[in-house]
Amino acid sequence: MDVTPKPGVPYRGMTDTWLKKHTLIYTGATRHPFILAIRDGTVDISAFKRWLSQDYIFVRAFVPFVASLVVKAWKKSDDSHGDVEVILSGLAALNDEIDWFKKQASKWGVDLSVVAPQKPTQDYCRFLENLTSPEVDYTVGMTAYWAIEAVYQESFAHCLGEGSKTPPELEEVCQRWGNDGFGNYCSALRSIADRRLLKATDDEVSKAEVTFLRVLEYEVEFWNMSRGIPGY
Ligand code: HMH
Repeated sequence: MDVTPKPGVPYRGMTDTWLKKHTLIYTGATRHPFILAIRDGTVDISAFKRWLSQDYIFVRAFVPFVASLVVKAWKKSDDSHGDVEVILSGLAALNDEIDWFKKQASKWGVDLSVVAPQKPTQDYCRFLENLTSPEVDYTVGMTAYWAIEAVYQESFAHCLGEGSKTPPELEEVCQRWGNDGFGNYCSALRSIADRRLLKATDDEVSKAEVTFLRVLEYEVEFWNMSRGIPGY
């Protein structure tokens, strides 16, 4: 694909190119039937509880991954852009998020201490753990971080958008990721990824693209599991 900047045409970055190229799978992850069911008010409460308890496991595994990005950002001698602060604020938000999950679990009568990870959760957590390795390039890691957050932001924002019939008791959940502040945070992550991708080697760019696609696949599997597709 020709991504050579053209005079007069603003360069929107590699992530823009990928979102256009992989629209179908991106839409599959952000407009999944599980999300559409929340939005139209037909979501099965047992599916919602399954999502809640599995996502708690995911978020716990997300912490070391984000922490590894703090380390990688810090090691880059060119950190004049404040990447460390951006990522660190994400890590701080995860601290609140873990408390938030505990509160939600008690509200919904879910006992988090007995929840076992299902296969898609295990697979996704292992993927995160692999990305935590020092061998994985900062650019690739940041691409994954942006994609992971962006899927939740777009999905839950859709549940709050015009014409949505999201049940009032789920609004707070959708607000957690669907709010504009989180949207801005995702834009900040995206800018970091785009800035890095601009300077990356072809090999790093293709690794980052594959990682982006894998995130989308894991997200779809996670929604499938939450929805309770037979076999999970
Ligand atoms: C599965 N993807 C999954 N869980 C989350 N909490 C996020 C993304 C966003 O943090």
